[in-house]
Amino acid sequence: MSVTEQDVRAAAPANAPEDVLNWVAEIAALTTPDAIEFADGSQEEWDRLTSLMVESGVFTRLNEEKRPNCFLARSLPSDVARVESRTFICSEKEEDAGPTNHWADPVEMKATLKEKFTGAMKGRTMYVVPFSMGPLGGPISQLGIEISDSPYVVCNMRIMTRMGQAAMDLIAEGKPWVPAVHSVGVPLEEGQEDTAWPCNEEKYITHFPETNEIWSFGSGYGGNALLGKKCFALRIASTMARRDGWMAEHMLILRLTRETTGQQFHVTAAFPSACGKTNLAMLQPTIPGYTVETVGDDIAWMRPGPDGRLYAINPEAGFFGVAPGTSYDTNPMAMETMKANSIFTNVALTDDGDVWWEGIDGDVPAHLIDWHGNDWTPESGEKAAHPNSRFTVPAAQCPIICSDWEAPQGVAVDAILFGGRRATNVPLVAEQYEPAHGVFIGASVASEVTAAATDVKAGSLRHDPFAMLPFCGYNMADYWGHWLEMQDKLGENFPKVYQVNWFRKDEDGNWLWPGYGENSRVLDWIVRRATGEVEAIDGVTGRYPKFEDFNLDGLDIDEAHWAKLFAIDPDAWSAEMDDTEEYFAQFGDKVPAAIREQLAKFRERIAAAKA
Ligand code: OXD
Ligand code: MN
Repeated sequence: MSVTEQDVRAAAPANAPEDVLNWVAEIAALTTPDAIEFADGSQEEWDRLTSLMVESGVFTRLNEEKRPNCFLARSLPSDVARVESRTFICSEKEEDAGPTNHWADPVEMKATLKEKFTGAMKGRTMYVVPFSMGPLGGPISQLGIEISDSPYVVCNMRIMTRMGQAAMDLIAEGKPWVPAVHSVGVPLEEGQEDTAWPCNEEKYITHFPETNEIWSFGSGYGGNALLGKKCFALRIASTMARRDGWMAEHMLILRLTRETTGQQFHVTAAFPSACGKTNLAMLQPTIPGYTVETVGDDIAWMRPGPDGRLYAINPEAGFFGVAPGTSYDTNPMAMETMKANSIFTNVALTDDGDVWWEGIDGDVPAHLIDWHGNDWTPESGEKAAHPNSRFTVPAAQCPIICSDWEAPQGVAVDAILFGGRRATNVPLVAEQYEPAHGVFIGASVASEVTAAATDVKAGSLRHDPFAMLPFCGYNMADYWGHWLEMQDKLGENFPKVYQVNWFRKDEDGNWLWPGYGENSRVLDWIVRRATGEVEAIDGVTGRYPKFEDFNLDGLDIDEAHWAKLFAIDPDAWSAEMDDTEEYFAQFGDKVPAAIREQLAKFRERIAAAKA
């Protein structure tokens, strides 16, 4: 017997409003689950669902002494990352999705989804998950309800969002909420056994920006299934933000405090997926004089505050970070954060019930169970953890979480960084010439592709404007226009933009910059620019530090090495601008005049460098 409207009403908390009940009943009638539960976010619920998943084989409980209350899940090899080719923006007009999104007609997509979701939850429990993105009740926060047939999703949402009764209480007060429907797309016939990672070969990750709806079918993984994250907090939120005069960005947020004066600076930074945002967010400065605190590692929602400055909140409550490469060496704070109450997905399992991945501290174990669930030895020749394997951890457990990370009004942003993985061309740091140049810097971000999406060739260079390519819910060129408008509105108060690149290599393929904690030196220069303590030198891509101003104490970087970090090959940059111009051309007339002007100015600077 599938769930009836009466069952919905019986399962719902007493204060669930009529519009919620009607919507849930409608989805239940469509998807015909066997049972329904409203998630309350309690510890009892977490304990029950995690135990249920241990029994059903979805979760492996990790060693209670080493990683209390931690679990490992292994997905199917066909469901290990976001699927950009199956991600759709269903705006009424195709041009509003723009050439960088996959567009689908909303009416046609609704018809397809109706067919896909019909009976999709048969044999499963439907979970109704109310959640808040951002501190509960905060002026920048937003509410949503995810319906999902995956207990794995419910437990991840409990870490990644403020999930449960407290969010429902706000919805019951009449606050607006975003409906999000998710199914793994594997109905179970009577007596049919479930598998440890149900998912459908056919996937649809769909967004309806005009009605603020999200429908996701066929995947149980990360950004495809935890709908508060990429689907809501970036794709839908970016369209809301444009309508309402704020910004939803793929950015970390950190606080830098100068120990001598107590002055605080807040920096946000956009990098394409899996380019070290979590590492930068939790940076341990190698130079004296600064304390870093983490506000967020992936998404920033920013709004003008009463004083005319730009204020940012982290809409998430957890970190969904890439595991490989994370160690006490590269990111000790992340390692400390994941000591308990965490979910690991597609990492390897040690013989003593702990987790392991490539790049973690210590010797490579002689034996592991790899992410496929098979025996693994160093001779296996395969990676034991999937390159996009993840940890889901509560942000509050981060030892350097900022005391204001849940401040409802957010933190005032002083500087915005754009970066990518660039082995060549892009200098260590460059400051914008003027606000529109800052937007040009964001618009021309390109990066070597990582493993965060399944369907993009890793290693190739791709344009990823503002690191938002897979996440902008509307036409990318209109988004640049929105940035220019926000800059106009805030004037002098709009934070200065910097382009950074930690990944430059020399002609022999050696890294030119040590990265990680040493990136504090770049932040130090940016702070000293903000306070007016240092000057910058005009260059082709922007304004650079003077060698003598930049803190290189204790690093083996002489002037010749420094020159390589900032070397500009005018021919290479000419070629890069040709490529950028070609990239912009796909947006036609929508490219703002100010951005075309910046391209022309860039070419003039190249010409001057050649002369
Ligand atoms: C992420 C991503 O998972 O950007 O954060 O892909
Ligand atoms: Mn991300």
